[in-house]
Amino acid sequence: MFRKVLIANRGEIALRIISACKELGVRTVAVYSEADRNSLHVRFADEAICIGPPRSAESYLNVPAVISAAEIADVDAIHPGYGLLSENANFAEVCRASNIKFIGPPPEATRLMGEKEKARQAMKKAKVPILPGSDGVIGSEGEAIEWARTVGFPVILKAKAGGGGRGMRVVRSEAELPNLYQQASSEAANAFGNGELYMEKFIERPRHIEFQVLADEHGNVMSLGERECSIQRRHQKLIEEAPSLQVTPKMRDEIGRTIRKSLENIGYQNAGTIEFLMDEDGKLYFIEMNTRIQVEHPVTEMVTGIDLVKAQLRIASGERLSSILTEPLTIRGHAIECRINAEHPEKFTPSAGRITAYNLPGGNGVRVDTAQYAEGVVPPYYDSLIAKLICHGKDREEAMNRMQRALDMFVVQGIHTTIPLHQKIFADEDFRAGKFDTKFMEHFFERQKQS
Ligand code: MV4
Repeated sequence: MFRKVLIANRGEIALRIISACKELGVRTVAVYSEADRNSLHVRFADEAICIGPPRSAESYLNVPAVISAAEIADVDAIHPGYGLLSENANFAEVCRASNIKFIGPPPEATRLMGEKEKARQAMKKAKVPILPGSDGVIGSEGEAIEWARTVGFPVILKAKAGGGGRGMRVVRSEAELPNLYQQASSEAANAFGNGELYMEKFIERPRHIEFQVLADEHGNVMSLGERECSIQRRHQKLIEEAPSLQVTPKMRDEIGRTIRKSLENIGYQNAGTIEFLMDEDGKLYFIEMNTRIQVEHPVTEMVTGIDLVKAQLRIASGERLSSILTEPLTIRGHAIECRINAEHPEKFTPSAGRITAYNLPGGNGVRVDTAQYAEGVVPPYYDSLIAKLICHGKDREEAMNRMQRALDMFVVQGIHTTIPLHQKIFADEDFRAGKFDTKFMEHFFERQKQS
């Protein structure tokens, strides 16, 4: 195991990683921006180094500053958390060149999965189901029309370098294709510096279901089951749960087996998430892979009993999956996570400022991952996530009831949060019945306006 690890992140995930290191007897080094001087990740790490001004580009995303801190503190490894530098293959390469272990997949795997169309073809080769679409990127408008005729309308144009919904256009007829092709391409060029597009059959009302995987550095891969993440707004997830009501044990086994083979072929290492869309017939199709630990990893931890961040550290220090996962995988009960953001609940605008009162719920089956505290300040420079409230129960009903009482006991004063929104969602009949897809929040807000 490592002697000392630098955590190249902030907020709740930095604390989550510090916790895992402490449990493994690993020393920790925090890095922080001038805006995060009084943060808990600074307080609970063994050492802390200021790496620059508040803006992320000048601190948490500043590769020379992070690497310098790692060298000064003499760490063996860096954990990037999620966001920030976590899916930056160049950063992983700089770590490698500096003899510092990057706790994550090799840069080659990150690069492959970052090129969405290459990832799609790699999965297709390994017999993971993908949607009908173009073979590779589309060379021209004319080629786009040819593919659309083959696939059949509606289709969706997506950016090869994309993610997060940017550079995407739904095309419903041949007449509107040229315009939408140009729009998607220039949006992608602006956002990602690459305007190349590919095409897929468009699913009108998909569910978003993702599979958690762990892979060691000896060629072994394991699937840890799925998470249901359809409750989102503007590509920001609000609620995640495990397992999915829509996934049968047979589907879980089949998908698990194929993604395991495909990741073994690719030479994937460490934690990762494979995203699928589920169509109206309950069929799953690969869309993309995230090569990092994700925000919603706790729901998988709660139902499997596996500490995913400790597993990441043990894998990166060379341990085999067989020594980390010593018992056969079982899915126990049901877990749900609510993302608590510092936002106005209806307008979804950031709500930075000082927290004047903070009471965390607890008790049976309740977990809160947060780096906030009473009198703490939410700076305006970063992601607005301030806490994750995770409830586990023997079944979905118990987990939901537990969530409702925990939301009632979660007090945040001084700033606005998404707690009132979650209280309304957990009172919604359709949500409680598991009747939802990725369009749920749009319809939910429409219903709220009417009543
Ligand atoms: C799709 C789709 C429908 N059909 N692809 C949005 C973000 C990007 N990661 C993939 N996205 C979608 N891809 C096909 N072929 C609908 C979406 C989509 C979506 C996906 C997951 C969760 C929320 C979403 C919200 C809107 C659109």
